[in-house]
Amino acid sequence: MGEKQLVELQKLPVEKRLSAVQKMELLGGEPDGQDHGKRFKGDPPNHPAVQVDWYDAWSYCRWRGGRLPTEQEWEKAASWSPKLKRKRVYPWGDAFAVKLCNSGSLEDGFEKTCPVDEFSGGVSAYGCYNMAANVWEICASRLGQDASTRVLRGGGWFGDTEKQCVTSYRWGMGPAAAIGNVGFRLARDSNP
Ligand SMILES: [Ca+2]
Repeated sequence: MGEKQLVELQKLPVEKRLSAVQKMELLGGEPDGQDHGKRFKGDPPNHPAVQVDWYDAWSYCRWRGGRLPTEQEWEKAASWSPKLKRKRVYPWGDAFAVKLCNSGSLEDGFEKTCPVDEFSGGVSAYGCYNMAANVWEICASRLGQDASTRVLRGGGWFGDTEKQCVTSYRWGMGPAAAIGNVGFRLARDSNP
C-alpha cells in the first residue's frame, strides 16, 4: 500500500477507522516506529503495541471480541491478592524490585519496551504479566470529571520509576494521543 492510500486511511472518520492491527496489516511489513508504526523499529512482534490512541485501542479490543478494562478492573488484576485478601503495592508484593519489571531503569536489561511475557517473577496474583511498567495501559475509564482525558495505569519504560509502578498510581491522556510508552491490554468477560 502506497503513501497516498495511507493518507486516505487516516482521513477516515473515527467510526470507520480500522483497528490498529488491521491498519498495520494493510500497510504491510514491519511497522517503522515513526508516524504509523506500532512497535519500535527492530523490535520483535512479541513486544507491546505502542503509539496507539484510545480509539484504536478500543476498536482493536472489540474486533478481538474483548474490550478495554475499566480502571477498577485493571487495578484489581494488578494489585488484589485473593490469598492475602488485600491489595499489594506492586503486582508481585509490597516492595519495589527493579529487576521484576521494565521501568525507566536500565538495570532491568531493557532500554525501551520488553516482550509482553518478560519478568515471570513479577506477575500479579491473577497471573498478569507486566502490570507494572513496560508500557502505560489505556483503560476505558475517564480521568475524574475531565471528559477529554482517559485513564492510563501501570507506568512505562520511559523514565518511570517505582512511584509510577505502584498499582494505584493514575495518569491520563487525551483519547487522540498516541505515544511511544503507552499501549493497552485486552479484557474479556469470563463465562458465568
Ligand atoms: Ca528499563
